[in-house]
Amino acid sequence: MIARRDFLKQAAWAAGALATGSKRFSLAASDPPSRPNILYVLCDQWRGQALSCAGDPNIQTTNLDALAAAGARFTRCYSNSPLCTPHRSMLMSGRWVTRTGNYVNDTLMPPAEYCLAEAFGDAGYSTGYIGKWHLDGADKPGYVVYRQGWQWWAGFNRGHVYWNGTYFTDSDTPLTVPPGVFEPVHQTNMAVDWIAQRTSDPNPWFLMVSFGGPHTPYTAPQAYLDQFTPSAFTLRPNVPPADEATARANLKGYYAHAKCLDDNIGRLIQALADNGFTQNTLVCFTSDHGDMHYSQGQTFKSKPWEESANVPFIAKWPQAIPAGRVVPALFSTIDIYPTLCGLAGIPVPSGKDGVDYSHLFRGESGPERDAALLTIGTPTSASPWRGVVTATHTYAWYPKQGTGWVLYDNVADPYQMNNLVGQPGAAALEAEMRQRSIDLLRAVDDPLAGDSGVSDWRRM
Ligand SMILES: [Ca+2]
Repeated sequence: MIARRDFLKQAAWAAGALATGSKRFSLAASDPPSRPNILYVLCDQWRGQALSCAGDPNIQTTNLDALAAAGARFTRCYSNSPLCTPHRSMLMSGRWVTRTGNYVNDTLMPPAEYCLAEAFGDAGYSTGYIGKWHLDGADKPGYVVYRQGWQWWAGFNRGHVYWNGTYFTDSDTPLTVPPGVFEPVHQTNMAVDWIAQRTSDPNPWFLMVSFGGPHTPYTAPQAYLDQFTPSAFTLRPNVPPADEATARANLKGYYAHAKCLDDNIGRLIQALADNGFTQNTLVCFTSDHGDMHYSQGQTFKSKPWEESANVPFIAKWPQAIPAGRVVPALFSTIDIYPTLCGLAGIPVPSGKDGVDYSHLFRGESGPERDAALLTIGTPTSASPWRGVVTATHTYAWYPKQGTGWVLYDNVADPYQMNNLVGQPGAAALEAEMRQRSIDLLRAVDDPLAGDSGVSDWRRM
């Protein structure tokens, strides 16, 4: 007898196949849903606000807007640790940084972690990875020794060299991006070729393209830089006047990168169409963290504010994800691994810290996350902070000092300009938010939860 869950899955798949007129798959109820191919585009430092479909007036992200219109756009996706290595570690391993030790940049993800591409490879997928990795220690650009299951490879460990940069394939012999070709264009060229080769591959496939932009240095092609005029930008109201000129100058390069990436993402989407993969490919677009760009007078990332911690997350899969939805449910880095498994029908390996929220992608009801944990800094560093984002609020604090940092009502104050920490009448709310973060810290055995039962942070 067919389980209700499986029946619903098959019914949803059949409905999707009918709606899209796909002739590639039988509609017989006994047939299992076809596993999707996955194209996962990971950018670096692309904040959640910087999409025209998210209301950014300064850029037209034409291809990403089209992707969102054809799929689901999550407006409240948070990078649990808005920094390169910790984000990528949680994405790849599905485990919290308390398990892997990847609290800070340039650390090695433990080779024994059972990573995303290993789970998909063991389930019969062909896997490929292009671009920046940043989980293999401090080597720069760095031949990556531990690929963690990515079978085909054209990448490097870390760094942002957008012209004449170095990458590696199957050996430590360095290869150079062709002269005069902007790195993401070359990476897209390789991705387009790899996708075309999949037409003779009987396996489903999973390609991750890890672009270095829109991250400094802003050495974008001149044709893209020329599209943006700093004086014409509408700045976020939380940028202090003293920082406006610098913010405008930086945003010119940031948007030039983003616009070029949007065009290249359009090429990736076209490659899917050219090779017959549109209907059964799950396309995800996201970033490891955002960029403050002088909101709150701050730069870059590693901060609890929206510009740093909120990231774009767009998912399109015509056979299973209803089109045109804007999803406000909380979603976060640690959930990506189990959710991708859920979408592909692969059992979530044991020991993962996140939750399979694939029902939210399919437009089905089910549990939603009521809080997302934020974490920056090792338990042994001087002032690590921890925080929590709920449906309505953001809170961050310093566990070692026991002091609050920021508390915002994101509904009444979306630009986070009124810090409630220490304000009259906010003490009970702060205590509640601190307790919520402590509960989440306990669940991942963070020594800074203050429990006696967790590992001693002095050993770390
Ligand atoms: Ca980064």
